[in-house]
Amino acid sequence: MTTETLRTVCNRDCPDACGLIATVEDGRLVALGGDPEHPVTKGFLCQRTSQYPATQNSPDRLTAPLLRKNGRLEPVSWEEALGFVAERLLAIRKESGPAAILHYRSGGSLGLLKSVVDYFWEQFGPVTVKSGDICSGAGDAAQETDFGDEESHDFFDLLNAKNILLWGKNPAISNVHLMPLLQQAKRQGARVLLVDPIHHKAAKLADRAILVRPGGDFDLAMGVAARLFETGGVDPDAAAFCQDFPAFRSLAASRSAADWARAADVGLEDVDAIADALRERPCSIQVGWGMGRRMNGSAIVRALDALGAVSGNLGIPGGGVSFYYKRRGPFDTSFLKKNPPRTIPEPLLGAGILAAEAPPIRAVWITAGNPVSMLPDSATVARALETRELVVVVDSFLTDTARRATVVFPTTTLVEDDDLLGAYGNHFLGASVPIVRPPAGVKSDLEVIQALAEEIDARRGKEREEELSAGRGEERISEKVRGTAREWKKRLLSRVEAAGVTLEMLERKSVRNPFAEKVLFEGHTFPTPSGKMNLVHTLPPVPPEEPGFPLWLFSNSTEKSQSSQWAAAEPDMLTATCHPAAANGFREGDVVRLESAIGSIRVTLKHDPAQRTDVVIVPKGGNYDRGNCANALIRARLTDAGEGAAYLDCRVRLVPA
Ligand SMILES: Nc1nc2c(c(=O)[nH]1)N[C@H]1C(S)=C(S)[C@@H](COP(=O)(O)OP(=O)(O)OC[C@H]3O[C@@H](n4cnc5c(=O)[nH]c(N)nc54)[C@H](O)[C@@H]3O)O[C@H]1N2
Ligand SMILES: Nc1nc2c(c(=O)[nH]1)N[C@H]1C(S)=C(S)[C@@H](COP(=O)(O)OP(=O)(O)OC[C@H]3O[C@@H](n4cnc5c(=O)[nH]c(N)nc54)[C@H](O)[C@@H]3O)O[C@H]1N2
Ligand code: SF4
Ligand SMILES: [Mo]
Repeated sequence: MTTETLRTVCNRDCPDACGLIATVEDGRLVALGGDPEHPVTKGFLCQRTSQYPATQNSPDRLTAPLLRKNGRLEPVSWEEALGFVAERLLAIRKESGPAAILHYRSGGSLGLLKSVVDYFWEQFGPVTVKSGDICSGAGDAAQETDFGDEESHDFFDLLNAKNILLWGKNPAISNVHLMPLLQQAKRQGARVLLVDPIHHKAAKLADRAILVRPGGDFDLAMGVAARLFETGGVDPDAAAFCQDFPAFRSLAASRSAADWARAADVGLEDVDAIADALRERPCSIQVGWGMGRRMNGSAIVRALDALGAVSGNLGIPGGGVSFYYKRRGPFDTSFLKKNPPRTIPEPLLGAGILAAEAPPIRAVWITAGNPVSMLPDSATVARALETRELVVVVDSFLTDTARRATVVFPTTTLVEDDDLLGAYGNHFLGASVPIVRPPAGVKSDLEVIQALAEEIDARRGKEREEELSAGRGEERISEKVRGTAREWKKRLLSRVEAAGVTLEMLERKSVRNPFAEKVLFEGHTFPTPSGKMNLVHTLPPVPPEEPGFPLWLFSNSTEKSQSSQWAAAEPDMLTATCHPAAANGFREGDVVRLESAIGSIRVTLKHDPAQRTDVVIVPKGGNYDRGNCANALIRARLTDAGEGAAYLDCRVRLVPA
């Protein structure tokens, strides 16, 4: 038996982009651990990736293409599947134009080479794509509006903070490598305040946990601003470097701090605690991604940007409003034209596909996504896919989405990946390399589109000759997407290599983004049109009341899954957690029905007296066909800006099963 220890980088949709150390026996993955030399990974991994060997070696893994015949998905050869798909795509493009094809890509892998798949669809089309972003759209729009850019202070700059506001963030589950840094900051004397409607694991390291009303953060932030104005806690320079300062001040002063606190359902002492933390600089505001997924989500993030600005916490070490690290920024994807003929907002994908006209959407190609489970209003997404002529899904498993496909192409996994990664929770860049060989019959996304391109060129041979002689011939599409993964990596790294960080270095260890600054907006100049920071100064929309549905549904990250990818065995039934007083008389362990205006699922009830009495929590991950999916209950609605999904403005009730 040969045992090898090999290194790669995690490609999951997670802020951390860990260095992974794999134990491989005779070509089989047996264990995954964290790279002790990676300054952020520090030798440990999250639960879901530690348990990944079971997924990797699962008998459910797809190893041959599937093609729907007489209503059933059956294994076929690559030749047959590619031939079928190429023929259908060419016919649809010819009859209806490329806008009749939708390419949907999500975050199953965050590898930068997935942009070559986008490039293929631009060159074959351009085809219809999504706009906005279900994950961070609202927050992205907020930070781009306010600061003209979206970046974060250096990860380790947190150690310079006297106070840390964890606002709508649960690092104990969704950003686990922030935990040791927070603990270190605390040991050095920093105070940590947590603002979250849910009492969760990270509360144990907070000096104060503020259980704000769901979506009440805007009110809370205005209460804090009112307090800062009243008590002289506002930076005297803020009026000069902030746009709309008078309007912001009027908005904050339009109610008393006590009134704002009541609206946010917190105590005035909570408002004061946050105001004190900001006043006693430096204070770092760490903004989570979940909170933006509301109809006022972008305004909430804007309110936090404003607090950072007026309290004088921008441009100083230990300060800043950190939401997102520019993971794609350093890579060169200038080959993409980003010129789609049409877009559909991602949160409205199901209804958007069904409603599209001139041309209708006839074909959908899905890369690294499970939209039936993970987009809001699963039933409509499912129906939209079920009613298309051609749905192609590239995945390693038969997901809710893949089950609705015409063709499924089997693809590589986390440990077979050959790609470039940038983290969105720190500034490290890394390269993944295959540490086990994919099963015969499996191709990477790059190889799938390259094989499809060859097939398309072969079928277009005659047509192309005619075009060429008419003087409008194009390069063969297979030539455009040609190149090994390593060659594409080199192309994407052109700027990074010019700054001294080579692919060879990244293959040995992750390296800090050479372009990232440690502190943002020093000197208070902002890349906005006016050069000033833009302060939010209007009240955000309020989600409509839903009489009869007393509870807010939280579908939060769980350590047991990465979105729809369960770590070990998927649960037979989801657990819903709520305060005993919110349980509508049901007992712990009861099987009950969780019902919204658009759907219902059966759940096992768990009591937790630490929670608010107007919330119920289920895991974010799902399996729609097994009745275990929060998105069966969640309406498809947009956030106030950035075309995010308002997943968390979902009202439900508990009724007998
Ligand atoms: N284990 C695990 N880790 C993950 C993921 C996973 O599925 N599993 N997913 C990854 C992905 S895709 C992403 S985008 C990130 C997600 O990271 P986050 O979105 O930050 O993670 P969540 O735990 O879903 O949400 C964070 C917190 O926001 C809180 N929140 C919700 N509404 C409000 C509100 O109105 N106000 C306030 N103050 N807080 C609110 C939630 O209660 C929750 O505790 O994590 C990544 N990490
Ligand atoms: N109710 C609710 N819904 C949510 C959220 C929530 O908080 N609540 N969070 C939202 C967020 S933040 C996000 S980011 C989305 C995530 O939504 P998705 O990105 O759709 O979810 P995943 O389950 O991570 O991944 C999708 C699929 O990618 C596949 N995959 C993995 N690696 C590869 C690869 O290299 N190539 C290909 N082709 N496929 C691969 C996996 O097997 C998986 O089936 O979910 C959103 N949905
Ligand atoms: S999912 Fe996140 S925390 Fe877990 S190993 Fe991957 S990068 Fe690290
Ligand atoms: Mo996400």
